[in-house]
Amino acid sequence: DPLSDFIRGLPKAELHLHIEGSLEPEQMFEFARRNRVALPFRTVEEVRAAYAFTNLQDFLDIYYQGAQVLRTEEDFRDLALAYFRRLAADGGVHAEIFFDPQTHTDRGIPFQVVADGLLAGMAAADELGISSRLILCFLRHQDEDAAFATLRAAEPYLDRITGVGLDSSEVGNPPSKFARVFQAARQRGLKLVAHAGEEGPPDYVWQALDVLGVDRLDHGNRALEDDALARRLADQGTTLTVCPLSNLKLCVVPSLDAHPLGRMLDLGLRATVNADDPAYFGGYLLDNYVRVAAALDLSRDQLVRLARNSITGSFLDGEAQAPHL
Ligand code: ES4
Ligand code: ZN
Repeated sequence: DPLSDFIRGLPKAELHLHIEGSLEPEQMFEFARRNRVALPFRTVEEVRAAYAFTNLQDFLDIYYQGAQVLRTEEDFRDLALAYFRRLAADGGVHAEIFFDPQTHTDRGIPFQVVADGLLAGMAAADELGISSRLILCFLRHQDEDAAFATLRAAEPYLDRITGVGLDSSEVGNPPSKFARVFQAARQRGLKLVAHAGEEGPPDYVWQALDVLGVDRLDHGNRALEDDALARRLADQGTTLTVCPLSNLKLCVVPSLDAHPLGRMLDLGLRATVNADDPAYFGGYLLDNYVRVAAALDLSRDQLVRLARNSITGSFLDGEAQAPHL
């Protein structure tokens, strides 16, 4: 198909991808079997049938349950490598992947097992010509102390971790709750990102900018409800990591033709397209581009702009970006 061939041919970076959200049902069964973890499902079809969500929390409950099959360094390496192979097939050249250490350390999996496994997958991806970076996310439904403990656990790895992010249940857990831990992360030279404006109000996007001082904003959909906020994002050139199929599956938008991505581009916002949790939301990077492009009738120029935004919005330095621009 010409649209999908055109998009596949554009060098693209994925900037919003939870590696635990790339766990396919088949892989969930494989890891469950080899680790002797019991699952509440008997077949892949049963798992997929459970992926009918009406909001973010519905999804998170099942996503944290799925992550329980991940136990060994090899699991994390295999998970990451399967994702990078898929990215390469989609014409991806670079990925900045989120991981949720608290989901694992809370059930007794050491931070080092998770980090060493993911870093091994990233080293293997390098051999495929895919560059990557790691972003540690704090779970915002947990408290500030838990986030600080996670930053301390990460201390020996901070030379291999590019930044910190903020994910999980947004409403009721504003960015301001993590002001001090983000300040500490900044002092350690880390880049800062945060999920904001997915389900949460425009005020949470203001806080991500003014209280946390993020370098990039994850989602940002609801920023469009506030004209001054949209102007601020456009004026300061903040990159937004937008996730069309995620928004559809979590009922953030009623349909893809109602997705705000086209309006974001018209407003001069630096939007990018990303998969978020592809195994749960029904599509990897290329599917997200193709489906939203078809629904919004995006032009070739707009698609080129989205792909370029993903490279320029990445945390690669100028020299590493150049071959993709
Ligand atoms: C997430 Cl879509 C989304 N939103 C917030 N937190 C998350 N963790 C994994 N996927
Ligand atoms: Zn996300």
